[in-house]
Amino acid sequence: MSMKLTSSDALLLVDVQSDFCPGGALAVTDGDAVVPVLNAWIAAARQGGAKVFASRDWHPADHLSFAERGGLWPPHCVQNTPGAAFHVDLNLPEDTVVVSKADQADHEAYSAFDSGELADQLGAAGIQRLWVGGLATDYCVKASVLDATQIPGLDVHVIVDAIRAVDVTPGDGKAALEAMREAGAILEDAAPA
Ligand code: VGL
Ligand code: ZN
Repeated sequence: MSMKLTSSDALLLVDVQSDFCPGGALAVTDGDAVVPVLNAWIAAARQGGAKVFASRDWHPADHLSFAERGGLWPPHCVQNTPGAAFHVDLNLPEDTVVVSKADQADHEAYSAFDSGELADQLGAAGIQRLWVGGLATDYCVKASVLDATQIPGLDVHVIVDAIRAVDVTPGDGKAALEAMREAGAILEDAAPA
C-alpha cells in the first residue's frame, strides 16, 4: 500500500541529528537508516503540499540530562555544535518548521510538544493526520507521539521503518512501540506515494 499526503497532513521528523547517528555522542544503532526512508516521506510531503516539521534536541552545555550534572546521558546535541545539526543527508525543505526543545539548562523535554507551540501550529494549519519518524523510538519519538495522541481530532501515524531505539535496556524500543499503539497511534508500514 502506498500513501498520498495532502495539505491536511504533516510530517514530524524527530531529532534526526548527527549526535544520534553512528559516530555521534549518543549514537543510536543504525540511527542513520531513518534518513533515506524519511527523505521519501519528505518528497511525498512536498508533492502533496503537506507541512514538514523537524524537532531538534537543543541543549545548553550545562543541561541537567548530562552525566556531569547527574543525568542519564553523555553531553549531546549542544546548541550550535556540529553534533546538534540535522543529518547532512536529510533533505529538509526550505520551509521546514524547526522545533527546538530542551533548550533550558534545568528542564528536560523529550517531547516536541513540550512548549505547546507545535500543537498550536498544527491546529492553525488544520492538520488532521500527523506522520512521525526519527530518533529515538524509546525517548523523543515515544514522548512526542504520546503527546500527539492527546490532541483532539488528530490521527497519529508512526512510520515504523523510520524510527530506531536507544535500547538502554533491550526491549525498550519494542515496549515503546506497544505504548504508542495502546495510546491510539497507528503503527504504519505503508510507503509514501
Ligand atoms: C533523546 C536521549 C536524550 C531523543 C534526547 O531525542 O530521543 N534521547 N536526549
Ligand atoms: Zn537530549
